[in-house]
This record gives sequence, structure tokens and C-alpha cells, in this order.
Amino acid sequence: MSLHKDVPPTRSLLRHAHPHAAKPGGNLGNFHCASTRSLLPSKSQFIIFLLSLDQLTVTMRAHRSVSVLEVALLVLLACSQQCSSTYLLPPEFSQHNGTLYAACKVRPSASLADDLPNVYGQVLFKQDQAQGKLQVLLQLTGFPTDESPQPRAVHIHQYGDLSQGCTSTGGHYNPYGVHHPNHPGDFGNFVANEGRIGERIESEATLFVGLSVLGRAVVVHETVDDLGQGGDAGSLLHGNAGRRLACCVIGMSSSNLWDELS
Ligand SMILES: [Cu+2]
Ligand SMILES: [Zn+2]
Repeated sequence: MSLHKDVPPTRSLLRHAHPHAAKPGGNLGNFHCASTRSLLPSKSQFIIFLLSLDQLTVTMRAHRSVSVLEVALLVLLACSQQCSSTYLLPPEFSQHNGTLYAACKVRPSASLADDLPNVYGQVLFKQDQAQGKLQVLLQLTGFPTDESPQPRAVHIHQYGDLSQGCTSTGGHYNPYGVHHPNHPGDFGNFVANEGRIGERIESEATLFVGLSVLGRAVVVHETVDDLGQGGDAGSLLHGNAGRRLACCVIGMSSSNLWDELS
């Protein structure tokens, strides 16, 4: 059944896919191979496309009797691989010349016990290209100004759900099913100086595509992370880092905060 009898099939698909398809700048992703400059593939995507064509050539040599229809289907497959890989990149990728930024505004847990400090701050992220190392900037305040402050663990947790305070962010984000402290968001321990933590680190986490930590949570803990050396099950799950002081949800951002605070 066609709802758009007067519209050619491809246009009908585009209009169904996105209500702003016809507007200038309405970004559909790349359902058909890009004709605008902003949708041109990156160097790596072009290489993927060439590899797809290379596979096609090998297949044709191996099957000399391959039909025209089969060749057409293989060309379509190669094009769709290219188009779908372009589609997976968010618009900020081209807007920021291949760099993605994210921000996470840290606030005390809604279920924070009275004896725990109120921690506030920002955790900022910057990553150049999908293969670049994720840079993480931690700026946190509100820790006790003890003479010998204890280290505090910071991790990325699975869910960006703060409905029950930091409790509802789940366990550590663990896409590979490995033990702590090998999770991509196991940032380690940080010691406050005069009640403040200000550190810049590199992380194995990523802002790009399927395993992106966008929409997940950063959690600041009460105590030190034993880094898997505690000798019990909890150590290999979460490092026995104690209660959750503060947390936030990681969201896509402009470069403004990073440029200001880094
Ligand atoms: Cu944690
Ligand atoms: Zn972990």
C-alpha cells in the first residue's frame, strides 16, 4: 500500500524518514550518496568504500559468470556501507572539524546521606576523530579540606538515569564484559587539594558511534578504588569505592566549556 501515490518511491521514503527533509540544513543523515559538501565522506570512510569496491572486484573475478543483477546488488551494498557509516557520525563531527565534545554537570546525589560531602563541578570530554584518545577534564569541588584527604574514585556508570539519584545509574559501563578496573570508564582515584580536584586524564572510553559513553553517567565515590586488588567479588565489579557522592549524565556539547576550563 502506498500513502503517496503521486510521489516517487525514494522521495516518499525520505519524507517518511524525517519531517524536515525538504528544509535547508534538515539533516537526514545520508540515505542516498551525499551530494552536498557537508555530507562528503571523511578520508577513513572513503577508504572503507574503496575496500568495499575491492571486495566486489575479487568477487567478480572469483565468479566469472556473475549476473548483471548480482553486480548491481553488490554495488548497492558497497554504497549502502559507505552511506550508513556516514550516517553514524553526528552533525557535530563536521561542525567541529572532526572533534566531539561532551559535558557532564556534577551534582550531589539526590539520595546523599547527611554525613557525606556535597560535591559539585564539571567533567568535560574531548575526542579528535573516532581513533583519537578521549581527553577527560575533571573539575570538582566540595570535598573536605582535611590535611590528609583520602583518594576518591570516579567511574563511568552504565545508565544516564538519575531518577533515584546516583543509585539508578547502574553498575560500571562494561561493554566488553571484563573485570574492574578494565572498564573503559574506570578513571581511577583522585585526591582533593583544599577541597578541589582538578585533573586532566586520557581514557579508553569513546564518544563515537555504538560504544559511545554519551548518555551514560559519571559517578564520584566516597572512598578509594582498590583497582581490582581487594581480593573479593566487589573488587572485580566496582573496586569497593563506597557510596555514590555525586553524578551527572554525559551530554553532547559545544567546545565552549572545554576551551574555557582546559
Ligand atoms: Cu563507580
Ligand atoms: Zn570499573
